[in-house]
Amino acid sequence: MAEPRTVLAIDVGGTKMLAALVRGTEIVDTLRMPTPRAGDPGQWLTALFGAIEPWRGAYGAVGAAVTGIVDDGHWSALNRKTLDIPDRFPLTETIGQLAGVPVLAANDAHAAAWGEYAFGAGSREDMVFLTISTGIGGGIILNGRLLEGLAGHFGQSRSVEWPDDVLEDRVSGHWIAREAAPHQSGATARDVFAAARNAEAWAKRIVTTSAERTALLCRNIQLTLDPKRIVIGGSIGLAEGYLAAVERALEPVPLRLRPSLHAAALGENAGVVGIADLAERQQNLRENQK
Ligand code: BMX
Repeated sequence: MAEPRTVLAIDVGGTKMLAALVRGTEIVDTLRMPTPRAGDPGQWLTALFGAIEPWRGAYGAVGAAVTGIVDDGHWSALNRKTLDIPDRFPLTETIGQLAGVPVLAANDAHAAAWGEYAFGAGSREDMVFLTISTGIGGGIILNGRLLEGLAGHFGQSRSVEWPDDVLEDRVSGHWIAREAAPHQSGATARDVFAAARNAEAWAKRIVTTSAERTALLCRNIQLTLDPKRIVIGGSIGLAEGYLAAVERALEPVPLRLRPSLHAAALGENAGVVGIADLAERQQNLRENQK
């Protein structure tokens, strides 16, 4: 079998950007920076490529996993509170100009779902991946195929209870920080988890409420797709105590209906590992067609 090529994988989330040089599943080098809140995506990507300039020449393809929807190489937000991306930003074209090699782009949670399916907690079984992070993203893999387009965007689902909000605005990192404001000014989601570990009642209540809503989402996913596993990742999903709180909320559910939950095994690297593999596969396909 041919040696895997080195792929530059980038993961642009609502809070941080991660760049990695990936060979197969091996992460050779990484660089992390906060996702800027000012400027436009062209400026964010230029800043990222400036920081990884020393890697130039070390990679033969780029995989870009981004928060938001990628449609025909164009990038748009579904929820501008997660990241304010202008409509149909030319993502693959911009990265192609910065990198000078072929580019594949996909939604961040779709890429992470593929990473976990192929190399992590998915064990190559039918699975749903959920990232509970700045927003809530997801990916669905059935019969070895990653569903594309809007599939898995569970954070955008709505309920009659909050007709003006999407689910992620009542569960994810943004919501947790907003709920904490009256109790601890300027608290981040990370501070809320620290306070919950210190047995602060207000913080425990926020974490439990978020976990209960995630548990309800998992129940509904189970009844819709009946996956073998639901793999949970993201900075909130993997925060200490969160998955256990989701499991506790599922205890009353009859066993036959209860989802099988697993922590993402690749942690914050799921997106870069997944998109690197997808980019590598696409390059191999192109070369075989020549
Ligand atoms: C939002 C949406 C999804 C994304 C998810 C997790 C935007 C900008 N993003 O639901 O596409 O997968 O957040 O993103 O509309 P993260 O930034 O929290 O990792």
